[in-house]
Amino acid sequence: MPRALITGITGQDGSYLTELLLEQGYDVHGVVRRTSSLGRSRLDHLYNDPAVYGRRLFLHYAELDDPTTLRRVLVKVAPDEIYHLAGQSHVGLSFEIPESTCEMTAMGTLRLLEMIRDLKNPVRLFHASSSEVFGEPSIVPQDENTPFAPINPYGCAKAFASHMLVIYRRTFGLFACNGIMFNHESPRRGENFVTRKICRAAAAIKLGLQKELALGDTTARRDWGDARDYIRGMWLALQHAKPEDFVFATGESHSVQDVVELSFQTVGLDWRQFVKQDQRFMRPAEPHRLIGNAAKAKRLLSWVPKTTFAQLIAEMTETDLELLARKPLDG
Ligand code: F7E
Repeated sequence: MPRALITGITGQDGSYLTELLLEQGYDVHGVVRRTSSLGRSRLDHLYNDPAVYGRRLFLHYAELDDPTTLRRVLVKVAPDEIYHLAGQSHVGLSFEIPESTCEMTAMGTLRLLEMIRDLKNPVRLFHASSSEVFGEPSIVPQDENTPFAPINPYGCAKAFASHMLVIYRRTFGLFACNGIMFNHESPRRGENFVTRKICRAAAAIKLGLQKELALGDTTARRDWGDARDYIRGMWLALQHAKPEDFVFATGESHSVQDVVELSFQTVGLDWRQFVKQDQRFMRPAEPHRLIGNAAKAKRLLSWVPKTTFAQLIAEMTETDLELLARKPLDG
């Protein structure tokens, strides 16, 4: 049985990746922070399944900023593959908490690389990097050769971590890959990311649970894909013969306004009556022209994103309608 270790297992990507790896026959070990809320988490269905939890899925407490704890888990689990997904992932918030963002995302990754360097058994590492490393790119669309030009603390921390990984790959021969992940969403997306915030609000307004939706810059554009497609890419990157970096993206750009229109259309409401602009959600700097070119992943990994943007937003809105209709108070 191959063994995988996932940092950030309780997040959107971690939970889908756990399902995929269990399906592929792996034993899955997850690193959770003491502060991670396991109740009602995205892993609940697996955690509460006695055939899975404690048999093929195991959770371990450790902190990225406490190397002793992480090293202990690494030695105990002796994984074949590590998927490093943990970190402070909210770009807007990274302007408010830049030091802890860098501590977790940049230094946390460096610490992990140092530990892997010392391991006796060879291990394969996937690092979830981000399109935010491109910030204000000189080339559109961006691929693996596009220079990094981050414009926020989060992007800068990811750029540091990604470069450091390449240095460790070259210098110490680690099997380590950066997946440069463009935005990827799903019904499990955190509620403070814009797609989920909008889909959930459209559903809540439809059900009479919310009156309006306050947003920042609705002209902002992103290359949005389906998280379930992207975690398949993570796994494929580690099955490839050589450790390489890959861009995962759809190659299509849409605006926040497009998300608003599609989700309100899904619930049959006119967005104009409910959507307001609110300075609180504007960011000090917005990246420009972030569109990915995933030709390398397509060529070498046969990776193809399957879900369209319109399907994704409709699915997210419909799922929130069902969730809120069932559990309006704590959904
Ligand atoms: O913002 C604009 C906001 O927070 C998207 C993370 O997974 O993808 C994600 O980062 C856009 C931005 O995602 C609101 O200004 C307008 O232009 O959903 P988001 P993000 O910042 O692109 C990258 C690839 C990552 O790696 C990150 O970890 O939407 N926007 N109004 C808003 N955004 C939010 N959150 N809330 C608003 O009210």
